[in-house]
Amino acid sequence: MTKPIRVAVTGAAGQISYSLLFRLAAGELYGPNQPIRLQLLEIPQAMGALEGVVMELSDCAFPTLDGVDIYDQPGAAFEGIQAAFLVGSRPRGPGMERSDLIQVNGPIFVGQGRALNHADSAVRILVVGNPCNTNCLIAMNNSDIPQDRFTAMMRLDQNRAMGMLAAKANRTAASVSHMVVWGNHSNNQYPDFENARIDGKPASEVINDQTWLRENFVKDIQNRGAVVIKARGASSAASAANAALEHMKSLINPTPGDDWYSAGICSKGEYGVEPGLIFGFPVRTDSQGNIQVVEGLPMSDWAKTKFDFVLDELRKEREVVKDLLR
Ligand code: NAX
Repeated sequence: MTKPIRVAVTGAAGQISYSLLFRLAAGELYGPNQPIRLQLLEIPQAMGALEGVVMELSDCAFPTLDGVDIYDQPGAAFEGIQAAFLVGSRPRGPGMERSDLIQVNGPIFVGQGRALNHADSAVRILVVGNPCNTNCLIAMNNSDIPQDRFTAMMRLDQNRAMGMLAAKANRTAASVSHMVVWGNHSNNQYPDFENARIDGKPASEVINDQTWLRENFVKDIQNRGAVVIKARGASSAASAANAALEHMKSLINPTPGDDWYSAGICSKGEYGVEPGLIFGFPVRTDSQGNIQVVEGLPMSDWAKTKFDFVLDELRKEREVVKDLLR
């Protein structure tokens, strides 16, 4: 019997987890021959709801699910894990500014960063809970785990951008590649159509409409989350869960061909981003599991202003949480 891989999910009674957990348990991350054990973390008030989710997981009789353990404290929840999905955080309440959200959620990631020291040495960490880049920065700075294991989710933005370019070009999303969303998972992110390709050709040749690309496309991707909330009456949970799963798969499997994926990772100074910031870059995973930024992508002067703007936003977010960074 293959030894189960331990996977932690925080915010396990929330909306995103309600989609993510069932896909993990069904074997979508490690395949149909690899059992997994889920280690789920919630706040004490949500443990009742979490027990209901655990019942449903049992009721699916997934052959790949070795078992489920639930916790209301982070330490034991992260014991021996090889993958961590840090989804849990407080949602933005009425009248809350982004900086208020950062201050409310920051301390959660101090504790979770420390608790991640209980993880397996091979662990890969994905922060989904918002503001995810800065929460990831906090967790990374409060942990002894190597910095390159900490990542923040830009994948939903990437997938949204691929879907929208495909629709405009009247193709399927599979024909869109080389999509990077630079910077922050915020409405100042820069979805880079200049380097994207459709059927291997530059996207801006296939969609020969600079006004649409620069104005409609960029703004629509930046605001997509709010538009989904307005239409659905609830946030984008299933597409976020899908993106989280794809992100983790990209971290543990070599990147095919010469493509790349978007992930918030710790800068080593690439593209002039100061070392230590968690910034959305074009990333590849090699056959040893090392992740590296794809360097040398060209950018127009127009694109550079978008890039600089979102970089500045992340610097300001870091300033807000500087007391939480050790
Ligand atoms: P929900 O409010 O449905 O679920 C969040 C869960 O986290 C709740 O059950 C809550 O009890 C739990 N929680 C709160 N504090 C916790 C803590 N200290 N430890 C463990 N659990 C804790 O939100 P949901 O729709 O699932 O979204 C979760 C997070 O993902 C939010 O912060 C949201 O903003 C963020 N998102 C990030 C995205 C991204 O692309 N990075 C996209 C989707 C989503 O907006």
